[in-house]
Amino acid sequence: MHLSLPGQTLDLGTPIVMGVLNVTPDSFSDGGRFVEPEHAFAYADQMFRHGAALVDIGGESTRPGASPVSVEEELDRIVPVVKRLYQANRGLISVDTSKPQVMQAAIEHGAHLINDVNALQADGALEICAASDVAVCLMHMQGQPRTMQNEPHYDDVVAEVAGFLQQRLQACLAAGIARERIVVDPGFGFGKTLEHNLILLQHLDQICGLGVPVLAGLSRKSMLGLLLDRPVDERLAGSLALATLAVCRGASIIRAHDVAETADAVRVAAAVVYGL
Ligand code: 7PJ
Repeated sequence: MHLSLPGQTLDLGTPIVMGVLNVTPDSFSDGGRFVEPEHAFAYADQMFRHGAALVDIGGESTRPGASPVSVEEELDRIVPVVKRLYQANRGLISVDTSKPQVMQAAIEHGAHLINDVNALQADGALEICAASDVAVCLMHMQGQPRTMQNEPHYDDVVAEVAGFLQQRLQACLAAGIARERIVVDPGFGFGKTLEHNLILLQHLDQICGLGVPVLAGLSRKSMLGLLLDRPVDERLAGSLALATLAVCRGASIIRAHDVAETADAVRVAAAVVYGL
């Protein structure tokens, strides 16, 4: 499997790691650490050296209960970091945003992938991505971040998530985004109970059946808090177990905070699944 990005093709024959870079003052696991662009850059650079193929820059916290930020605020947080990373050319740049104006700015400043937890449903988002050659990640979410964990409900979580992703995939194709540019993601923890998350991971092969690369974001998530009764900074071992299982079930991109450790786990799991 391959992913087409501006100026290059990314080989996903073995899975890769996407490192998380939160440039928010309130992110649940590392809020406030990387608001300063030079700090953010240094951290991103370290993630590339530790084995990340992509760094995902987020300027709006999507943790349950987080409050929204303005377009201006999000641009102020993200653009300096994208510019700096593009200049340095150390690795691929992903921008985690749902706002069309932020997508536009990210694309102009050299982003390779737009990672949208809202699956490009905002007015204008599809058109902006279609007019460029960035890759896109379409994620499933039930509800909105502020309230999504209140009472998530599904009759058949795998069928509903797969159906939604299939429909967004079709919308992208219809808008002129080539299949080779599209990644899908079941959205672990986004309007899902622990049981929903476990069922989705058990049946991740059905999401892979959509025929495009699958991204899995499980790192440090609250499902680990519930399973292990551990705070967010004590979930590394659990995160590695989930990353390993996601690779076993066919995920191509593993989104993670602890890049060095996750890169090792992914390489070991991939050797078993895909051979040397
Ligand atoms: C995800 C994400 C995820 C994708 C976040 C966190 C919350 N983007 N952005 N998939 N999670 N595509 O890092 O725990 O799972 S923010």
